[in-house]
Amino acid sequence: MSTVIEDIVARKIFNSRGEETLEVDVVTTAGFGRASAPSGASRGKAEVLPYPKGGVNQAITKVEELIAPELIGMNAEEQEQIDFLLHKIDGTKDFRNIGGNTAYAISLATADAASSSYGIPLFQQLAGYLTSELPYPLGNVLGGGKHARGKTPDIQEFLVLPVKADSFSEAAKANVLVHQKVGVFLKKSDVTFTGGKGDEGAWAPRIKNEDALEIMMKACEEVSEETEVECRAGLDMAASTLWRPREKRYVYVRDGVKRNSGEQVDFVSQVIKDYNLIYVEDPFHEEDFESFAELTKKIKKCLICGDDLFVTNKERLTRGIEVDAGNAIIIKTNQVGTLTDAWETTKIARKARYVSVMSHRSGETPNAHIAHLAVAFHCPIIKTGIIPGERIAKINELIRIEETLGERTKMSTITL
Ligand code: 2PG
Ligand code: MG
Repeated sequence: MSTVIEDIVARKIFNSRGEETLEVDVVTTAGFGRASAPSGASRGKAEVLPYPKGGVNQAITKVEELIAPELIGMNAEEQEQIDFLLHKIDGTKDFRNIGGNTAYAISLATADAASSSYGIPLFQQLAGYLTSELPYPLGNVLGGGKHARGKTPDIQEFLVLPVKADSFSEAAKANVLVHQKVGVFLKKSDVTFTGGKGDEGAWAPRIKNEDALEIMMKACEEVSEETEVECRAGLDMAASTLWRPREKRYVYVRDGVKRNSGEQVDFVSQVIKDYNLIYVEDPFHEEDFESFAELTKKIKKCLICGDDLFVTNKERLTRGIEVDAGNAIIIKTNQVGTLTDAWETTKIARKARYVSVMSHRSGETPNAHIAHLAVAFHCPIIKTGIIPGERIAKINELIRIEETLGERTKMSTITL
């Protein structure tokens, strides 16, 4: 059998922030797979633990001593069995023994090896030949929060989302144009702006949240007029990083404002209306399912997305669905560990009509696997930044997938 696993090698490499991370190679009889783990700066409390005690070095030891001996001889395409075995070897709920990033790199590298063994793209290996829908790219244009330093905005990410485009390539081009335009506007409004960027390639200027929103809206409108692509603005507020539990307030340091939960609901609703936002991620802290539900009820035609709230976890998503908290979910596979875990959550989301957003992390490697996962998991949106290299790697891979699919390609529908 061409997909039998013959060898597994783990090594330490670096991510886009220069942090150490884990890379895994899986060798099969007829193929080879490789995957590396990303890492978050604004991590949700309910995410699995990325590494065992001892960090990446210890993760490598776990692969060599515990995981490889069990997996060698198995079939790389038996994804569910492999992922089940990873849980069994770990034996805890939060992957604290082997590390969620270890599980992620192994799970993905075996899938990659299976696709290479058959000589087919990863998305087809996971989802079959008939898969043909491409996601819209949600791109980070301007930001602050935990992804930048200095007097940048309190809000972590100001995003662009093309909602109507004939092709993925056109949508990706529109995002690049919005990013460029915003750069020009920022230079004009502040001659001292040096062009600094945050961890995900978004502009990191000294600017107030509302001024950033104005600039975003203007850039989206102009690009929509100049191209055939309709672009809208969105936010990732990463509000757990603004929330001070003792004060019970969201603290906006840059703007010098504090808001309690009710005021935060009003503020976010107003911002959505004033700037015609189509997407707001984590507008409330990670335990506030109630405010998510309140905003979702109040606002129509805007995606209210849970990242730290759901952490790609099916129990947390189910809890959210029960109270109608949000209508979209971020899918970051390493928040739960394995491909099977993330896929199960995505299926629950689809059934409940939540829009799934396949997502990068702020610390990335140039690996482009999430482009394939977005297509295989039928995610209508992929959140993966616009520039630089480790972000555009995913976009470029989707351009290649578009070419592979040829006339069969369809853009997804974003249901609001
Ligand atoms: C987020 C992500 C990615 P991090 O909050 O959505 O943009 O950030 O990887 O730091 O959690
Ligand atoms: Mg987020």
